[in-house]
Amino acid sequence: MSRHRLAAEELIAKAEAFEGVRAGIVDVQEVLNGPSSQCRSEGDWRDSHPEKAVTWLPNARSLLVLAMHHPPEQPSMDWFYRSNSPGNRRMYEISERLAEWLLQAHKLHAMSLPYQQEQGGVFLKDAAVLAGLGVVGKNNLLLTPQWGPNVRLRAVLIQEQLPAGSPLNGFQPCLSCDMPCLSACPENAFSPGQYHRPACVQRLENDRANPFDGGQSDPQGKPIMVIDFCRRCELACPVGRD
Ligand code: B12
Repeated sequence: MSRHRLAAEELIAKAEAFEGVRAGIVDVQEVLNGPSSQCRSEGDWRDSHPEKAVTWLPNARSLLVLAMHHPPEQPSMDWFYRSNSPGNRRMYEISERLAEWLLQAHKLHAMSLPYQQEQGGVFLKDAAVLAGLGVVGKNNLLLTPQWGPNVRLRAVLIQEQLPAGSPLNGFQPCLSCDMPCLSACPENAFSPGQYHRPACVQRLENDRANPFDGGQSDPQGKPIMVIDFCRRCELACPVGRD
């Protein structure tokens, strides 16, 4: 087995050893050329706010894509406090540990990428689809065979070219579904027949403006106010629930 194939297999196994994590590898260039990047008409984050973006490893070739299960019965994994959620903090820790391991075990340089494009992140659903972790459903979310849309995503940039996965074949859960996700949206964001971003943004801005007491206190004893962003199109989806 080649050195890079071994590294890829071990890396995926190492990532999936964390509870509730699935992982795959994809070519960076494929993601940068993917449908979401094509949707952007005026340049991308690199020319819009270069000063805010992290500096990528030079000539980086691959991405490790992580999907972490966010079970509906643990909603607090998604509650935002100080611009971050517990689930996202956990994924950051995991991705940092995997990057360190890759250097120690295989002498391959890697870096955990930020979540937002404007800070140097990538479009994570495209990356996950291309890595073979799932497909994009009618609710415009990544649907995985294991956990449906109840996952959150993150990517680790890797300097070397590692053997990549490929999109899933034959997993088309929306075809046989009556799509309760489409009518679950309180803003009717799917009524035009496809996802209408401005309607969704309106709901999430409303959620942001209405934080609530998440049951925890800060060091001064004041209640920590959290934001619970709408995920009704996600929670209505039956995929991965059996
Ligand atoms: C900006 C953003 C938002 C914005 C705008 C979303 C949007 N779709 O435009 C707002 C605030 C509205 C939002 C809402 C939500 N978001 Co959001 N969001 C993002 C972010 C940061 C970038 C997404 C983006 O701008 N995409 C670009 C636009 C142009 O594309 P798009 O509408 O997503 O559609 C593209 C894909 O569907 C793709 N696609 C479709 N079919 C196919 C097929 C193939 C083969 C491929 C390769 C690609 C592909 O191409 C489309 C463009 O043509 C990502 C994280 C990241 N770094 O990627 C999270 C992310 C997409 N959001 C996420 C979530 C969970 C949500 C919400 C449920 C809110 C919440 N509670 O967190 C809602 C769901 C809305 C929905 N149904 O799409 C998760 C999705 C997890 C999953 N299972 O898919 C992500 C990945 C963040 C995370 N923490 O993991 N989000």
